[in-house]
Amino acid sequence: MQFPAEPFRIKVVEPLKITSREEREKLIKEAGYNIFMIPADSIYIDLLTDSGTSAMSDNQWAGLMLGDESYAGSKNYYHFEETVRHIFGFKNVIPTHQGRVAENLLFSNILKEGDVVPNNIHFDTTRANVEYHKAQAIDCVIDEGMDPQNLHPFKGNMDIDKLEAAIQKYGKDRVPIILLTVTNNSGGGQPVSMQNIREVSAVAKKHGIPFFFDACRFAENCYFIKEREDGYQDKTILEIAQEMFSYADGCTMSAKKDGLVNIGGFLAMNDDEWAQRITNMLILIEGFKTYGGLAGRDLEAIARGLKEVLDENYLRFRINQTRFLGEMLDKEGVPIVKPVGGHAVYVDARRFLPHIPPEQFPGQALVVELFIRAGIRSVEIGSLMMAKKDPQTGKMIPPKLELVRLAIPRRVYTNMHMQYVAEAIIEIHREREKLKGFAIEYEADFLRHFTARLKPIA
Ligand code: P70
Repeated sequence: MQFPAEPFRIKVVEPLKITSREEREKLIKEAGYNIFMIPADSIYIDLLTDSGTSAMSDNQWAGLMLGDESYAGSKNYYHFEETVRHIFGFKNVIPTHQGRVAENLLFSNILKEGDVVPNNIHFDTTRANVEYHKAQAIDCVIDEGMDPQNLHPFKGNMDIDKLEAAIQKYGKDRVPIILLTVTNNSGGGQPVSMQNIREVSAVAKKHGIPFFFDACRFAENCYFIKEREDGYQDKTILEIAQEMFSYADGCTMSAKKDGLVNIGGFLAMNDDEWAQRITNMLILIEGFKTYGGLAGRDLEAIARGLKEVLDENYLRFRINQTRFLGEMLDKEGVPIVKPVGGHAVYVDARRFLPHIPPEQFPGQALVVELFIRAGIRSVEIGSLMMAKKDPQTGKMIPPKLELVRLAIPRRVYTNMHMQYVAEAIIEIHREREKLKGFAIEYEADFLRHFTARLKPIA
């Protein structure tokens, strides 16, 4: 068997509603052609995100019953703290209700106007949080990482020369932190190699700059290291994770991804002074330091999820389910980002719909068609989500890539669901000339993709 079958069986089922094409046409029109505005129970297969959409295990559900909802010192916090320390190795563990709060707390404490934060590629919430603090988010991923056809095994790697050049250009005093996102979501869910992690760490140490991971999908990154990097084949995922984090000073984490839970996150770091300042801020906005905006039962589910995600049989299935979907599309000539990443397949909308220019959002055209035709929800990661505005002319500067992401929730859909998704996209690909672009009717000042309203261009 080329791809491993599901290493779990189904104990509880959640029925899915099947809508008609007419119903879907009406729904998407009412939603202003914004897929975020569609009620989730009208979606057949929801590939909007792998974040907060995991199916929890029987072990995690059992853990919920052991929730200790004490305001201070819940036993679940101690279990959570011990688990995070064991895997990530950082001394201070600060719970938050999701990843972007961890980012916000960190940046509020260390960024000042004019600072610069390098990353392989900042995810949109990270970039928005950096920019909100009037600092500049800069992407230093290797050139191969921006080429959807390049088969480099670690396309999430940081370009060490670009990183050094940025530190030279702005001066190390304006670079209060170096980030590395594993896996690199905005570049296609691509992994970072251990070798590259060591190199980034060495640059950070040389300049005395703290180095943090954006660790959302750390276990998936570790699986790729085991699969692809010399010297790691006989190591466990836990050992790889421990080595990886040993090179850093801390991390932000959205447990909604590799924590295998529906809500939760944390900040972890070695520096006591930063941790103290951040904890004080946490108490102001999230809650006491032993719950950080979460219930005791949530902390228990995260502690259990973080252990389960290290299971190699689970990860083998996970990474290969994503690859299975990608390969079905690739075989039929649908342009995708290659190699296939960890949590999602990214369709290259620029090559899929060359007749729709970036200003007319080719990715969004595909997202809308996929919903109308098959009830599948995907998300645009292109000009709608990522374009910048030229401050002088007000004209849109499109990002390098126009992608549509098919993010796969963990342990939720079967390989047969993946086959359905592939067939729908292949069908659209055969009739792709019929698709038309979109124009924006309403947009917010930042993170506009969440609330924008669009209209089809006649
Ligand atoms: C996703 C979600 C969240 C995220 C991330 C990285 C690398 C931090 C965060 C923030 C967000 C999303 C995007 C489109 C549709 C729905 C949701 N990524 N760093 O799906 O974490 O969400 O917990 O605040 O990927 O990629 P949090």
